[in-house]
Amino acid sequence: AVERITEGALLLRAFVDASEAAQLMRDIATVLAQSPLRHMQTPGGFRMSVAMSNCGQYGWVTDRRGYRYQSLDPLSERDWPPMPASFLALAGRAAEAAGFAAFVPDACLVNRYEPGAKMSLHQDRNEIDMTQPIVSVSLGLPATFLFGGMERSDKAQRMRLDSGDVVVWGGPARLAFHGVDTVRQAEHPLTGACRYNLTFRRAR
Ligand code: MD5
Ligand code: FE
Repeated sequence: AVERITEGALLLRAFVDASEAAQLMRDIATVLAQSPLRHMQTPGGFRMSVAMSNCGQYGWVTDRRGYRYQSLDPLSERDWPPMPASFLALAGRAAEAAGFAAFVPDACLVNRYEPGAKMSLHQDRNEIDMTQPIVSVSLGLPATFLFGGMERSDKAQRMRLDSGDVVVWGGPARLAFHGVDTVRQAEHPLTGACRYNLTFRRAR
């Protein structure tokens, strides 16, 4: 089923089936074996509760110097792992279903939320071409997604994202404020006690 969140944002419920999800988890493990999850620092000096890694040509990082994309993993000082074929195929298929032809992400951020982790309201604006969509894939524990408006002060809509749900953010929604409420303790057969989110972007 497809739900319209707002102009330019489509929620594809259960877009990923169990066998594809299992493949994604195996590929996440391969990525993380090379570039492990880590808790990055915000420019203000806080440790993010979400643990992150990346694959693809560019990775999103934050530290005391700011938010940015870079082609090297700062932990290994080597390239990020290549984007698995399963990731590229899913991102392209989801974008297509939302009306964005030929989406080829060059960056995939892997977010891991353990119970208690959250992501505060923010905008994604480190990418160069804002006409390119963002595809986000939820796996494992459910989360309450916070969708704000174009101003930080706009009241946020809350929506539940379950394992297998995919959201394609484009057009006017591309620069909306958004976040993830604190993930609650539970167990999921795919991931154990955590939520993974894959965020596919065109950085450059
Ligand atoms: C998550 N991650 O569930 C979300 C999924 C991030 C992040 O927000 O920056 O790592 S991406 C949700 C998103 C992307 C772009 C635009 C909008 C939402 N939006 O307009 O609401 O871990
Ligand atoms: Fe974001």
